Amino acid sequence: MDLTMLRFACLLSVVSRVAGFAIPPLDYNADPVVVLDQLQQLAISTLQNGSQLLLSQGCSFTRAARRRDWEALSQAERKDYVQAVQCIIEKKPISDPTWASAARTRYDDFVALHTNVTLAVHNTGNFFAWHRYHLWAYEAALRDECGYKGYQPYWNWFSHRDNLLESPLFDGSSTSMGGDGEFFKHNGSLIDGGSLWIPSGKGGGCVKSGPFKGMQVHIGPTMPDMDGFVPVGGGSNDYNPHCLRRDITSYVTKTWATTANLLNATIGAASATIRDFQLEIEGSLSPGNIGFHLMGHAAMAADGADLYTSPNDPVFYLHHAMIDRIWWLWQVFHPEEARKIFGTITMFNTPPSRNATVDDLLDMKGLYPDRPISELLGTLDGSPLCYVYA
Ligand SMILES: *[C@@H]1O[C@H](CO)[C@@H](O)[C@H](O)[C@H]1NC(C)=O
Ligand SMILES: *[C@@H]1O[C@H](CO)[C@@H](O)[C@H](O)[C@H]1NC(C)=O
Ligand SMILES: *[C@@H]1O[C@H](CO)[C@@H](O)[C@H](O)[C@H]1NC(C)=O
Ligand SMILES: *[C@@H]1O[C@H](CO)[C@@H](O)[C@H](O)[C@H]1NC(C)=O
Ligand SMILES: *[C@@H]1O[C@H](CO)[C@@H](O)[C@H](O)[C@H]1NC(C)=O
Ligand SMILES: [Cu+2]
Repeated sequence: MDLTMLRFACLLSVVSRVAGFAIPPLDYNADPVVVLDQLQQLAISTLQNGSQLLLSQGCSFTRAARRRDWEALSQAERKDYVQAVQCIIEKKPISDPTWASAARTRYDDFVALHTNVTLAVHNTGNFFAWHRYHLWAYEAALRDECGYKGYQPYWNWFSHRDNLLESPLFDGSSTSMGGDGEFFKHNGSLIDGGSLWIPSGKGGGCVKSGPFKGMQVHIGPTMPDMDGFVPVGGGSNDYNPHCLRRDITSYVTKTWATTANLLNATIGAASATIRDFQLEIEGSLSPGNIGFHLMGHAAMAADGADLYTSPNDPVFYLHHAMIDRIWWLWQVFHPEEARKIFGTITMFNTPPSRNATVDDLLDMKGLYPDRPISELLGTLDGSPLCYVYA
């Protein structure tokens, strides 16, 4: 048995032992923040119990990096993260202008990369893996190029879901990721391919407070869904300098960041297979649930909700860290499914295409090595990944 098989056999036995008694009762009325903590503890305990066998290419549960909740960081740690993001915004791009002509900063490289491959990495078999790699590369850039000593924090959508502007993430203080946009009169956003209308928040204009106040972005919008936010003409990578815009919309988290949706996706009816889990997160399994992926984007609105250029908003990375965390939790609880993928190689299988395979390469446009999906499936595999969520 090779090491990978051994590790999975081990996780499998731990989880099935767990399944009998340790999975928290499906209390759909409990506070989602509490339920998420229970799921987190269960995942950590599961990994710890198997940890003697979890040494892979220099990585083990004990050695792994800990990605933490923004709210759990100290004020100093939050400032360190903000400074690293500001540093990468100051640096020159290294992307090839043939596909990233609008990139003006090192930060833009990651926007342009996402923009270029958008139609191949959403509602496709590589959705989770590609975004995990993109996020990991961004975290590495903050650390290696900007001296950041911490790890990528995440946005816990369940906390302050009734009023996001009160959360340490969006409160507009010097230790936040910036506040709301200036008031901009508009009629909400048409999300989910234009099929669903959501009401406006109180912003919609340029970010008006905190570290990213007045931040300039250079690409997009390409496919904005906020009323009055006009797409740049021509190609998705046209140079279009504008201020970063937001309309923090708690309506979205109030409606969909629920205990029912959390339990359903991680251990409930929508979690049984990679197919069900992925459709639930990307929003097409349970009728009426837009899925956590679209939810986080729609809660930022404006730049952060653009299918192509959403990485313009630095909160994109905290949102995708939370998506990655939910996938990680699900992987720990479903070891038999953890290394499977679901979907084809074209968005919504349009035009029709073959199923993706774990040997397919993740396209990083030469900025990073193109790695097979299989190398991004285990956060404790050691090459390249070695992290857990805390
Ligand atoms: C981990 O092991 C401890 C001690 O044997 C046990 O109490 C706990 O239930 C186990 N947790 C899981 C998730 O298996
Ligand atoms: C992505 O980049 C390639 C060149 O590497 C270019 O041919 C293609 O048009 C770009 N696609 C988009 C959507 O920008
Ligand atoms: C806002 O947009 C929605 C969806 O297009 C529409 O149904 C509604 O009438 C609009 N409201 C106003 C005040 O224009
Ligand atoms: C859970 O997911 C299943 C499968 O999509 C769906 O039928 C059900 O309505 C969901 N339950 C809740 C409580 O959201
Ligand atoms: C593609 O995947 C789907 C679902 O995972 C499966 O039902 C189908 O048979 C696969 N198609 C091929 C050609 O393997
Ligand atoms: Cu994306």
